[in-house]
Amino acid sequence: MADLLDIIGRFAVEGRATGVRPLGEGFINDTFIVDTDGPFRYILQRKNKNVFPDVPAMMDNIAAVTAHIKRKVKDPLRETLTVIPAKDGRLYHQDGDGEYWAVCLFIEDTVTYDVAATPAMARQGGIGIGRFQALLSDFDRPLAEVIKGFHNIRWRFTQWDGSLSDDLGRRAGSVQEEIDFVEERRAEMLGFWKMVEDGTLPLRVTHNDTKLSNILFDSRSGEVLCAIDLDTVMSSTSLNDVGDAIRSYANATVEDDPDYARVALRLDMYEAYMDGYLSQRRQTLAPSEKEWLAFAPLYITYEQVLRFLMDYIDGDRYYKIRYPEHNLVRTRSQMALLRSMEKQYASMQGIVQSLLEK
Ligand code: GN1
Ligand code: MG
Repeated sequence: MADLLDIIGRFAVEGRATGVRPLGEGFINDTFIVDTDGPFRYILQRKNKNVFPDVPAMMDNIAAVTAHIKRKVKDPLRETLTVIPAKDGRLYHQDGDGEYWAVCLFIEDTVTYDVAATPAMARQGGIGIGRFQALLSDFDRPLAEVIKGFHNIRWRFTQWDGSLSDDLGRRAGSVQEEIDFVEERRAEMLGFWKMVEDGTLPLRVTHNDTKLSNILFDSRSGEVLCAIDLDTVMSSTSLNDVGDAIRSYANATVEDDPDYARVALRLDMYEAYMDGYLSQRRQTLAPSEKEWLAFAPLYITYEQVLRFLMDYIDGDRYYKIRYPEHNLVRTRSQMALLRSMEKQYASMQGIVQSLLEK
């Protein structure tokens, strides 16, 4: 790996960097925290160029969106990310190996979680993403499509069909049951996406990776501070942000729990999240968005099943794995979650209905 102190030295940080340590367990990028002798600490990330084919465009998106948010909030250094440019003025540094690096401020006195401990926490998460969408509702610059067809299931099926026929990891034969699970729901999920394609569901600025661990909480007040990991900010349906969040907040366990019996959609968490989200968005959602809000978690959980399984079939090329069957375990765990959602779908719809009437 490149010399991290040399890399951080390329950026316009205050003071001198005194140490760099790994932080967190992202599936995609490599993340480090940087200590300095100046007033701030920083986050240094090596952006995964296999996942993000155009890092400069991605950084432009992030800079534009955070600048927009900063103009509206009380505490611009805490209520969104602050991108620190390189000394040459670019928003990234490309090292001798062609790897892309980016830096942002570390926001002190904050905490992240992997599993929602209480409905109050889920409610705060809903407020966080609702506010994020609301702050960006008047953002009117085009955003780059950072990952082609990211939550577009029609495009995912194109990739899926290719993966099944290439079978690069020679594993398709061993996961027929899981493949059937995906195929049985293909038409239903395409039907949802069709409403995005034909404009029934409007395009908005969305975060696209809203799992709980991508939300910062203020460690003193316990309240939500802001959404982080803005790599996938793009234009999409706002429903996907809700769906992806529910996939993590309302799961009784972590997304890759190998004990599938522990996996379940918790309606109390679901209701609390939706209550928080709708407190920010009730007035501004279109009728079609309200109508399909309850379906969004099923759509995104389904997409996640497909993506994990596809990566398993491909031979683990996209997600980092901690053990050989990790992508298969993730697939099965998310299948259990989707089944639990399907069983409780009527209740999910009822909860949205009564929250909308509040
Ligand atoms: C990835 O970047 P990270 O680790 O927060 C992925 C998401 C998946 C998630 C599953 C760019 O999120 O789409 O939902 O893993 N991000 C990308 O945990 O593919
Ligand atoms: Mg990410």
